[in-house]
Amino acid sequence: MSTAGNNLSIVKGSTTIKSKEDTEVGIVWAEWNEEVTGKLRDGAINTLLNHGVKRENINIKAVPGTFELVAAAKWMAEYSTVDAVICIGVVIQGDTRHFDFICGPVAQGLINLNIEFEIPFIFGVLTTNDLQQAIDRAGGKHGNKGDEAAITALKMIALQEELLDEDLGFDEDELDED
Ligand code: RBF
Repeated sequence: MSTAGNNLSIVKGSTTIKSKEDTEVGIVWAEWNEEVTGKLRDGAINTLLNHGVKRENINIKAVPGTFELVAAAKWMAEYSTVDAVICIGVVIQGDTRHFDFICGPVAQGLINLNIEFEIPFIFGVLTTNDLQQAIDRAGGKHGNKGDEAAITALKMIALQEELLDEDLGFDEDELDED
């Protein structure tokens, strides 16, 4: 979770983010806590647009809750041509144990997708103690995690393209010989 002095909307590290003209990005967002997730979603969309992604190349789909993000992200990767999938949700620590049941498994589910597919899946899920902390990170005093998720998606797409362009000439047959 971000702390004071760590604004989620400020790009960290290398600030030059190159996105190709035809970059396609998927956004799956959870409608649970929509007053917050809607702001995360819009932050992600605006950040992508500000970095040159065309509106028609942003595929946005809603799911009921954070739990459903993994399945929707997987389907988007399988059935469309997106270069990355941004997954947006908010899970608030409450009186039930739902927080424990959702956060870790969804993070693990997205890690599994990152391993299974050749595109990045971005964890744009706020996990907070209360609603105010979520509001503060959805366009409030700590910035917008949707912005951060969009920047992360573009950086990962650029990294993958860079590595592919370098074409290190890795030959799997050589490994077999050892
Ligand atoms: N979904 C969220 O995205 N964030 C939540 O904080 C959240 N809390 C939930 C609490 C309870 C008690 C239940 C039953 C569901 C909650 N969900 C939440 C919805 C969940 O992600 C999923 O959509 C439903 O459990 C249906 O699979």
